[in-house]
Amino acid sequence: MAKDITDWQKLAESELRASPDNLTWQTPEGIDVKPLYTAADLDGMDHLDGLPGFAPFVRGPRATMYAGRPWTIRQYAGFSTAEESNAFYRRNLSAGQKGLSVAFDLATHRGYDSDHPRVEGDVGKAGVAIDTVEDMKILFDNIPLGEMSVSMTMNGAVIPILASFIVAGEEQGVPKSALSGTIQNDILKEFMVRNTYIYPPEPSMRIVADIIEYTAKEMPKFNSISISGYHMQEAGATLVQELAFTLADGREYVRAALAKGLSVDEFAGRLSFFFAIGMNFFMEAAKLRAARLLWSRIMSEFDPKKQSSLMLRTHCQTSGVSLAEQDPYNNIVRTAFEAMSAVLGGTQSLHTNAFDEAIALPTEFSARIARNTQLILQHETGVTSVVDPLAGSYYVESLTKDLADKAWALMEEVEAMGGMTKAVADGLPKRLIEEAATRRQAAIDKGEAVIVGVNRYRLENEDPLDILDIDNSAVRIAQIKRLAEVRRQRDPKRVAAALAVLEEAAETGEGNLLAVAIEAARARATLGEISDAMRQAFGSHEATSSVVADIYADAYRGEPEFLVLTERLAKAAGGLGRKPRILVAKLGQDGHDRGAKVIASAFGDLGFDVVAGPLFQTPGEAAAMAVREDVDIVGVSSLAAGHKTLLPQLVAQLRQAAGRDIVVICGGVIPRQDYDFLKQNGVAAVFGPGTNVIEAANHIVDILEGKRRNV
Ligand code: MLC
Ligand code: 5AD
Repeated sequence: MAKDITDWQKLAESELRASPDNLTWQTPEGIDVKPLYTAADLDGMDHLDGLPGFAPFVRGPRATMYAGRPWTIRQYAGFSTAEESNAFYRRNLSAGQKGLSVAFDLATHRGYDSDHPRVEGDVGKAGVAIDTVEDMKILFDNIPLGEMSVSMTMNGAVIPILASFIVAGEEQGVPKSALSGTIQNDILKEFMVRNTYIYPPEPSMRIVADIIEYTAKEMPKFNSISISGYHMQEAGATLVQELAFTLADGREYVRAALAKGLSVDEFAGRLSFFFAIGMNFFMEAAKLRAARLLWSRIMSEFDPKKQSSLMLRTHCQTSGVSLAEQDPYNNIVRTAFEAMSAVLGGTQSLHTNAFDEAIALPTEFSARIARNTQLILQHETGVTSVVDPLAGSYYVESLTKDLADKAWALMEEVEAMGGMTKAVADGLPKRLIEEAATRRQAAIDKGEAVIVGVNRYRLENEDPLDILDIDNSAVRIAQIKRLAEVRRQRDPKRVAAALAVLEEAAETGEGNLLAVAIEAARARATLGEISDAMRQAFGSHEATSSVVADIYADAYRGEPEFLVLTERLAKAAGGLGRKPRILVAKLGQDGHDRGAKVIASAFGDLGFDVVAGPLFQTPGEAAAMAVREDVDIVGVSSLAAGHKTLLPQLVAQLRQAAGRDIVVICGGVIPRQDYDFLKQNGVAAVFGPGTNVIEAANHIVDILEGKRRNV
């Protein structure tokens, strides 16, 4: 029998013929994961004695957790028209889903009606199109809003959406006080990573606080905010960054609500959270435990009287970015592990991603498998019987503490900068996240981070999947027709008066914006009109885009394929008389810019001259920029399914504007079924998810060389 750890060390050394210290894995969080944890690792930890249901809630916010009531199976969904999404929701609810979660299209997110010229490629694509209360009523037709809890992921256009939801409830006969659910209403992370902001930070924070105030007073069953780390992890954040920035955002919102004159116990119990669950199984479970520990510590600063004010309750979603286009059934397995990890961490509500995530929105079939993953977890695995089953694990408790300590240290940095609004304005969180994303890409490209079916065990031939394809022009026509009908039937004087009151409230800072907007929604003012009334007073937010440098090169320097490529690029530069110049463009309302940022950063390191285009360009604006900047290549990153509308327009505009050949390539979430269409429409190459950056760059140099021979 082993006597102590030194006996183990000796035995391990003889097994390995090397020191077991060599087995320590340094995670992207900078945490050293040792090959063995023992009781000694628990020495001095002060979070071990707590019980579930009691602060600091490490072991869970409820005393009985899933033994008393399982987590809510809450699948995020929405596409096309309100009719189609409503039918989809009802089928899902009858098949075992427990709560609703609405995905809106990007036009709606950014405060545009479906007939706005800037959103031609976005209507109905990545979510459901909502223009007025009439759409909202159809969305929840035959779904009793007094019984069903509804989450709505909305941040930019949060005022018109929440107002329309309240009015839809009213007209269903459900008073607002009986509505239960959650509104995302988390603008800080939009400025950092998700990009569906409309107004500048300061008025945006007022909107958040007004909603917290209104729901605290009028809607006791409604969660006023879903403070989200999910999108940070999707954008590349490490788990420590996700934890720290999310909780720091939370602290900032509490301060904003207190500044409105609310007392902490009036609203704190209805703050909720949202985290991503990626593939690092034990660490993700530990992250949720650490999050509860830290939130309770943060909230104690505000001296609440109610225990519930110290409690972190959260929704989780399995990680989209961990899923692959290649060999896509592997994604079912990945999602199942992630879901198990979320549950072992004690989530209150969960979305499991569909296996076709990296290609398109879920089909009926992929949505069923995703839902059943949770139903199997709840009914077949026995995990619901015991509260916090990982407690006491030497490893998981150590991770809980390490994550908490590291996240706290990062939060202290944010505090030293004056809080999260200031840190966001300074760009620190965004920069750190982009650096982590670029490092991760280099690790994947080099094969250090293994992804089965992508950079290891890749299939020679892939069978195409059946995917959901939305006829965006049909949705747009249907929406425009309904909008026209609403405009025809409403009382224009009542609309104008309500909008004037809203604009006044925005202008003067007096009154509650949500309270005022409800009357506008009742009068059938559209989402675009309500957004514009506030835009008059607040202005719009224009982001400045910056790109991190030297991260990709530092990870790769000295590798043969890196050297070969940089030499090729140097030669191409010699031929052109300057570095090959590429515009990395984002078109339409698609704000998912992780891919664009990583490409811009890595390509810059490789020897391209990179022009990072702004978000939300129309094809015409991107073409004009390409000509103005005299680029050789336009690379479009598309993640919101607008490619079939927007890319042909870009190619046509470029031909007209440039009078010379500018190569157009694109990458992102693009189904293989669409490759031929794009190529026929002048796109020289399409790079799907999982493309190795070095290979993509080589491909582009091939094209450039071919082009030079042609000239
Ligand atoms: C729970 N309850 C219990 C219990 N467990 N009662 C007794 N015993 C137990 N063991 C009670 C709770 O107190 C509560 O009542 C009720 O049951 C519901 O439980 P809950 O835990 O509050 O669950 P839920 O209603 O599902 O709320 C979960 C939440 C909420 C608090 C995390 O904010 C939520 O649903 N969030 C979802 C957010 C979401 O879907 N986001 C999608 C983002 S997608 P009471 O009365 O106390 O309320 C996205 C992608 C993108 O963002 O970018 O587009
Ligand atoms: N339907 C279902 N899931 C969606 N997601 C985004 N939009 C939708 C939608 N309309 C999910 C994907 C994505 C994450 C941000 O949310 O999993 O990665």
